[in-house]
Amino acid sequence: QEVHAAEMERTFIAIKPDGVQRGLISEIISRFERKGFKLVAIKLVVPSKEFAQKHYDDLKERPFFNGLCEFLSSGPVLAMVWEGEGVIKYGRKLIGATDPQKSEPGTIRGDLAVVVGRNIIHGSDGPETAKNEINLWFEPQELVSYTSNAEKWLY
Ligand code: 3AN
Repeated sequence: QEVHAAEMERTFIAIKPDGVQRGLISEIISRFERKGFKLVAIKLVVPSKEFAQKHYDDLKERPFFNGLCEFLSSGPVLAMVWEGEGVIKYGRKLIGATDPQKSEPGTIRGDLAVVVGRNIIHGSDGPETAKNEINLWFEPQELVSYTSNAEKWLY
């Protein structure tokens, strides 16, 4: 049955500078695509350190906060919004545990990353953060609403 796009759950996913520079963009996007989630916004940006601090505001008391913000602003980040039923929670499942030493094989971090400070990808951890992060990284008009008619392109 059809679910109107405006009602569909959305999450913010970002490939961090290490993932971009290691050439993992297509690998990571393909995992979300093959699962069946829908890409509704994407852009490559180098965030300022101030912007990174806003993004990681909830971690500002942590000892690694400064290094984390330096790192996020050190190069291009691929910012995306993905849409689909359960995408926030399942996106986190695709990503794997924060510490790549603890993420299961088969997850993005489990397969592709080694240390927590360079864990290649970010994903919103709940509905509230998803909304805030999408608003922080994207203008409303950058989110594209469309109905997928895949069968139209198959012959
Ligand atoms: P997640 O990214 O899985 O939601 P958070 O929100 O706890 O995890 O942490 C955000 C980011 O902070 C992580 N992706 C990681 O890059 C960094 N981070 C978390 N814990 C540490 C740590 N102990 N040392 C260095 N960086 C950390």
